[in-house]
Amino acid sequence: MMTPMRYVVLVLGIIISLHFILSFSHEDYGKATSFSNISNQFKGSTGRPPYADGVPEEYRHPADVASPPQERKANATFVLLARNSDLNGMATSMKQMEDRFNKKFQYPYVFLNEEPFSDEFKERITALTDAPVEFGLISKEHWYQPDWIDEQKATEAREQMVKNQVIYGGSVPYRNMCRYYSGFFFRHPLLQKYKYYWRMDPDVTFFCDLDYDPFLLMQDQKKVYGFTISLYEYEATIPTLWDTVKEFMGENPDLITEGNAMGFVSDNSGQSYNRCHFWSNFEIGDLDFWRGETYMKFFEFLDQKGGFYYERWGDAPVHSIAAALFAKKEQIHFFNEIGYRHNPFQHCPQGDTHKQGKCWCNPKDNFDYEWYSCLARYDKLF
Ligand SMILES: Nc1nc2c(ncn2[C@@H]2O[C@H](COP(=O)(O)OP(=O)(O)OP(=O)(O)O)[C@@H](O)[C@H]2O)c(=O)[nH]1
Ligand SMILES: [Mg+2]
Repeated sequence: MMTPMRYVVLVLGIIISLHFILSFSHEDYGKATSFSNISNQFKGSTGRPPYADGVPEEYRHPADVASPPQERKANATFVLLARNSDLNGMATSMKQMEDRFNKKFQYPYVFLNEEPFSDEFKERITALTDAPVEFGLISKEHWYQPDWIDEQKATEAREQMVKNQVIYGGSVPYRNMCRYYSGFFFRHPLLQKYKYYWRMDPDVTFFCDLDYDPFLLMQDQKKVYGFTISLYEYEATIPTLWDTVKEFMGENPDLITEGNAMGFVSDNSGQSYNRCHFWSNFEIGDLDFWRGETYMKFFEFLDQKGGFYYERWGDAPVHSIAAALFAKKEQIHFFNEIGYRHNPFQHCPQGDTHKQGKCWCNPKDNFDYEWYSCLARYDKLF
């Protein structure tokens, strides 16, 4: 007969042995029960951002051609907003996209403009790819400054910004562009059939071969927004933006997603904006996220305040704040493998990632953890 005390010791002994056997034989079990992890779970974090483990092998197509022609494709397109005068810069960006990625993956392109594209523009652009290319006209209602904007107030604001040397501070077309990318591009008829998009600006550089399909990664992992560079916004362009966001949050607390990325945009749980934003000249995103009821309501709310014209609200802070509030933090993705430059900053992959992509950027020229970058804040979310 065993005494009750002996039972307890025996059972405890079995539990402890099992724990050690499992810790050594099952990595995940070990990770899940380590002390640092248990304490992290209390903070709601794992200590590792999702990109840290790299791209799963099954996504990669190392051969020159996605052979056999890519079995699986996402419903996705490139989006390029451009003037006819942007032709050379767009050709530069697009040729690199073709060489580094798209000649293998064959995603279509949609070019948008508030004026008709010239024949020269269309000919030179379509000559660069075998993939379908469409050219769309933007409706006047979606592009130009609305009638209800007080033009005198807007003019005064622009003049003041010119005096203060705010970049593009005096430009109305630039404001139209920011407002269009904030609230309208995803409603263009040519984009209705697509779910994912990749935005490209003129004169950008892609440094690395991309042997996997970022759209499929977005789709499979239910991501809504992807970036490569993040940084601080100029305060002078958004003096009242955060107050407006706070007003919206106050009126719509139910629209703020649990497990969001508020920590990326605010250091004090939303009291003030730290000015961090994802640099929107590169975006891989889910069009349905913008088209959804929540974002539409948010955009309308911002738009009726007039800040796109009375100030110079950028689509980058608007998209970033929305992604941070309305998506789960895991749904925002850092595309670490995509070496990218839009003057004057670049993301150059480091170490094995640099090698894997055969990147040609200088790894020492990398914005990731420079003082003006916000990537550390993104990392800290996890
Ligand atoms: N159709 C059209 N496209 C525009 C207009 N202004 C800007 N764009 C496009 O909108 C995108 C962003 O404009 P950019 O001039 O690159 O703005 P930015 O990246 O903030 O500034 P840069 O540092 O000069 O590149 C680019 O794709 C431009 O081609 C415009 O008035 N009409
Ligand atoms: Mg640009």
